[in-house]
Amino acid sequence: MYSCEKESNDVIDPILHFPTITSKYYTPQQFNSDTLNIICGATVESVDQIEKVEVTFYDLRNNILVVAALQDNGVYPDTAAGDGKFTGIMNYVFTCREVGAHNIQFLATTTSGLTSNPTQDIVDVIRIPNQPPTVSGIIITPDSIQVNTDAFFIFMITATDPNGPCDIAKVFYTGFRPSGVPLTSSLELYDDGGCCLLPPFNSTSGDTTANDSKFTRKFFGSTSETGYYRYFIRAVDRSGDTSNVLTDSIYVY
Ligand SMILES: [Ca+2]
Ligand SMILES: [Ca+2]
Repeated sequence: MYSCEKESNDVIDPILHFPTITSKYYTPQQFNSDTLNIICGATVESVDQIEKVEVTFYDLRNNILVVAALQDNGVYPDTAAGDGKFTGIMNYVFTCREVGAHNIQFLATTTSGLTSNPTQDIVDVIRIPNQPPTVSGIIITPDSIQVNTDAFFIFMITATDPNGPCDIAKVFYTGFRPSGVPLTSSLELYDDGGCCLLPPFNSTSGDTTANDSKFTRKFFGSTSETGYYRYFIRAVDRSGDTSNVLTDSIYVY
């Protein structure tokens, strides 16, 4: 005999129904434009009702630029309502085009709040034709310094790009010791207002104003050889094109 009133001591193990995106598409996958219009579609299988299907488009640092909702309502570009195929258009306009491979992610969410496995796909943003960046106004200090003496070294240059400031991927210096041996370090200059700690010194760039096209790198160090240290600063844009190269030197006595 057993009692109907007896309550189960078992821990209730809820059955979770996660939605699944069984197929998806997005087109086009490459843009040579500031304006993106991507038709996106996802086929979703789910036990529970689907609350939303979204496509998220990211910048190159994986910050969200735009989220587009896909619908299964039969309204263009969706072809049939209620067939589990969700469709929509993701629109985005760059104020300054970021050339590069951008992540795009599809995600389905049920009314229970459970989500599908996130996916990672790529939208390739290109620029053809591209114009190279230009550097001007190089400043490297000190002009001269005693050997093996600690001092602040400051590298500054103005870097611009006809395609906009966000097209500059990197500004950096290379150099040679007086003996002609290349410097092992090739440090980047930044236009970040000195916001952030940077490797390898865990100090800021020394830049005073962010986004004014003046790039700076300041650090504390010393030189170990006498003679002229020669430095070369250039910029590279997001399409990989290189600017003119400007040079300056520090005399070590
Ligand atoms: Ca450019
Ligand atoms: Ca600056």
